[in-house]
Amino acid sequence: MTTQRSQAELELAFPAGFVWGVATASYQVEGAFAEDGRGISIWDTFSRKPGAVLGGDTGDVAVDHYHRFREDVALMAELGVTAYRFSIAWPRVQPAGSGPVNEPGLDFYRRLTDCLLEAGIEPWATLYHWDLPQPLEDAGGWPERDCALRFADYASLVQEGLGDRVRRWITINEPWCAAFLGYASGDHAPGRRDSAASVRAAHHLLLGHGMATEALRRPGTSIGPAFNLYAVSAASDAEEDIDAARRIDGMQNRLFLDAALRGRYPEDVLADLTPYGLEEVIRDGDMAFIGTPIDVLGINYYSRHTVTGREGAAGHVVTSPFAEASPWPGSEHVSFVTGGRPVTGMGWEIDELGLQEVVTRVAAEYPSVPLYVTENGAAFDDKVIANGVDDPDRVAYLDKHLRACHAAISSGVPLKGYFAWSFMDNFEWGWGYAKRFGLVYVDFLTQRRIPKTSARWFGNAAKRGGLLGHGTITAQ
Ligand code: IFM
Repeated sequence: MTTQRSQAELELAFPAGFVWGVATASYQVEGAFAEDGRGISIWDTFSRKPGAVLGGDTGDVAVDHYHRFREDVALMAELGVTAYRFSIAWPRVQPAGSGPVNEPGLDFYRRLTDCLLEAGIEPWATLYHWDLPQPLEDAGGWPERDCALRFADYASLVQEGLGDRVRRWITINEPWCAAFLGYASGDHAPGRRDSAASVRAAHHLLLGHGMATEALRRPGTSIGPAFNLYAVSAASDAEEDIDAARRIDGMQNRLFLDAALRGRYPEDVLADLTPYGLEEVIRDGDMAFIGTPIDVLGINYYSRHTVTGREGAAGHVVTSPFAEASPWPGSEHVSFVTGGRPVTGMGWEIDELGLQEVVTRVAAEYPSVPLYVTENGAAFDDKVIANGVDDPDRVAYLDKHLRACHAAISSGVPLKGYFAWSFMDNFEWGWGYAKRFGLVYVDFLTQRRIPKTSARWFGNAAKRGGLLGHGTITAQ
């Protein structure tokens, strides 16, 4: 049954040209970890450490996108999405993280992008979504300046190899996670717990972003980073809570936004990070690189943080199945408390107004740059029933967040597109395969793909270029 609606009933039309995309990342979906000369990444190593990933899961096979990408792209086209944001595995292209290109590895991305272009889907390539070549970690990883230089070389190789078919580039994905979950809390690869090293890593990730931007730049390209930004609220008007909100906003949002869009770190964050040596690691010319003009800013949004700085306040942040609290530098005395909203399967509070707040704030406080929501979505406990997967909670989540985007656009925010995370269920880092974010269900044993109700819902929104009346879920 197809429910026909006239254009007049299209309650919320998005601007023409709005990008309706879906996103994934290499280690989370590709598998084929030892094929065609791919090198070892820090996630291959980390996932093999006992206790690092729930259930001992690894990305060795993941959802086999490496071999099944044609089927996956065909499904994207059938659904109606207009763009696919994927990431390039650095160890496929440059197995040791330096040295010559591994052509068979690059060929995979040539095949993938050709297939996308033939299907009329715009490729958006992310250069770094956390799978650092292990040899670079062995040489010190992101806390070492050389890592940024190696990243710029890798960016040049990718531009040479794929620049004839990819115009949209995201340099680094969520440097906050790569730096602070990777090197401070140890919840992510490489699993180090060294706060000073994590601060150096944050600076070098940003430096790598700036250098890679310059290496990628060609006429007609659009380039930028993707930051995981949060709405942040103080738990009360108490001075300690307001200061806690300042610190978390500083570490989570302004550290990255000010650096990339203003070419400087915020004074208060520099002061918070003095004990960890941020200032000492900055060399002459670094901030000019980091602040190099960008064409787009990717915003990954999932939730709001409500924080307290009062001693003894009960609270925590869940970043891995094993962490009760994950302190990061500059915000050791901060606790995360509930804001009382319903949560997703990750325990993350659902707060679409937070997304509106974040994009509106970025548009108002930073130099004008086109914004894209490069990730937004939710994990829920999906079940296959009679060969289908009905996921009304995810549909409601997407609907609310897209309405928030529409409201922001209507008030003048230059928001140009939205990528649902994720196209399909995949390896959710420390949670292994226990959390499903996909619009498409994947049976991890057979690799069978089953579009969930949300996949059809999102595809229909993309085809119409907008949303129907509030809460409407149309049948196919
Ligand atoms: O799966 C991740 C993704 O790799 C980065 N952003 C958040 C997603 C959900 O946790």
